[in-house]
Amino acid sequence: LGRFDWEDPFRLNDQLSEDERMLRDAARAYAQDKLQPRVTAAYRDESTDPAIFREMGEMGLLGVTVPEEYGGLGASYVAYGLIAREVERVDSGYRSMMSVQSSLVMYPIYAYGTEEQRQKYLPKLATGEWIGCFGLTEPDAGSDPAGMKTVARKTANGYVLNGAKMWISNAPIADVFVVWAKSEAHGGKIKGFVLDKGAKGLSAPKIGGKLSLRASITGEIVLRDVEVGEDALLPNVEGLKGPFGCLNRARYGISWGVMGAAEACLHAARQYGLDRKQFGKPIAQTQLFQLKLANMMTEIALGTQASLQVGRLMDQAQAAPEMISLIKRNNCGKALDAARMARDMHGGNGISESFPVMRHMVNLETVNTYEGTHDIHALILGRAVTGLQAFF
Ligand code: TGC
Ligand code: FAD
Repeated sequence: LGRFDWEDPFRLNDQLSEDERMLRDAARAYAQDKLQPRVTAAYRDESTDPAIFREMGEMGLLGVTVPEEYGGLGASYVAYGLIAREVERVDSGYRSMMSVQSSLVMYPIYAYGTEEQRQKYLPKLATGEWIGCFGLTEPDAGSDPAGMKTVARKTANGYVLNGAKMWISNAPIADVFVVWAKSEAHGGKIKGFVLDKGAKGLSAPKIGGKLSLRASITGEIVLRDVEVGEDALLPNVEGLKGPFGCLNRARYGISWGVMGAAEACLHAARQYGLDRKQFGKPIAQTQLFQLKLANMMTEIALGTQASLQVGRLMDQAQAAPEMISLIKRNNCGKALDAARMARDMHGGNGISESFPVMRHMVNLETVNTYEGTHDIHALILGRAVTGLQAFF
């Protein structure tokens, strides 16, 4: 008979390669040693330390799937997922910073950019010297990005961009802006543009007062007659499949990341239940408490196993977007349930910043919403099951 380990019920560890384990362990060491000690204050003060990008860059955690010649590690999508899990074990905001840089900025420049664009941007994004952001969502176009109003008009030497993006991670501290706009010169089709900080007419004010994801800065992108050269255009993709190609990767990473947050909640609730006594015994010795721990452990075991399978398929270029919708949606929902449960299991202490559970819970509300809401992914899956689209 095999042994059972509540921290790794299906022996995920044994299913990884030596390289994947090494990268995971390095990410865990960095996250626990360098991120964990600063997260409580960062969250309380709603402050994002840009030095974190350089630290992550030094650790090789930015653009891990990008080839080495451009500063990446050329590692697998499974390795990328494992890193996301370790970073989000500390805070969803830190994972957000990393995944935007990797999947939403480096990936499109690598996949859709020219050789010049790759050479100019990727090495500096990989070291964290430059910070990137990804502008798709607009004030009036969130779940339905096809309704975007941002436009690019052709000029003699390039384009003029006008519009506004909303809820953009990293924007106020970004050096590089990947922005999606309807291009008149391409029949109104959506095209990607890479803009540099400091361009005339480009600003990125911070969105304050966030009650979630407070360690990760979020802003708008305002484009007022921003003139760019032809070299700002990402030439090799057109239409919504451009941004969605990036989102596939980021959503996949999120499916792993949220499992890290859920694990942090499980570990905290278990320890709290062993330490805390009521009615003359540890609360972990009550049936209701154990039921909650069993449910959390079960969902984490199933969720990580599913992400591993989709990651293996991504590494073989065999993953379908619907698979990614399934794990993004389910893992976010289950992680949110686990965090709410763990918050409850901490009693009054559960609302204190001295314990991580409420911070994870509130963060996961954002993660459940961004990169396609829980319900939008249900509709993507419903369309796959029925062949009927129910968006409009
Ligand atoms: P639809 O007709 O389904 O598709 C239009 C075109 O796009 C292609 N496509 C995909 N391609 C690759 N991967 C995917 N996952 C794709 N999904 C669609 C599709 O093949 C088609 O191509 P073509 O060549 O035939 O034109 O489009 P629709 O307008 O009906 O889409 C509806 C819906 C709901 C599926 C979609 O709009 C959606 O997913 N909405 C959610 C929006 C979203 O996820 N926004 C995320 C913003 S970025 C963000 O949140 C970053 S947070 C980062 C952080 O801090 O971590
Ligand atoms: P809406 O689309 O208005 O949705 C509101 C509600 O209506 C939701 O419950 C939704 O599920 C539901 N709904 C919508 N359409 C339907 C339908 N057809 N049927 C049934 N229900 C429907 N975006 C970026 O581009 N880049 C970023 O870096 C980025 N970072 C973010 C960081 C944070 C902290 C947050 C909160 C958001 C971020 N986003 C980013 C935006 C995010 O992707 C959007 O908020 C998300 O896609 C939802 O869009 P919305 O907010 O406009 O909500």
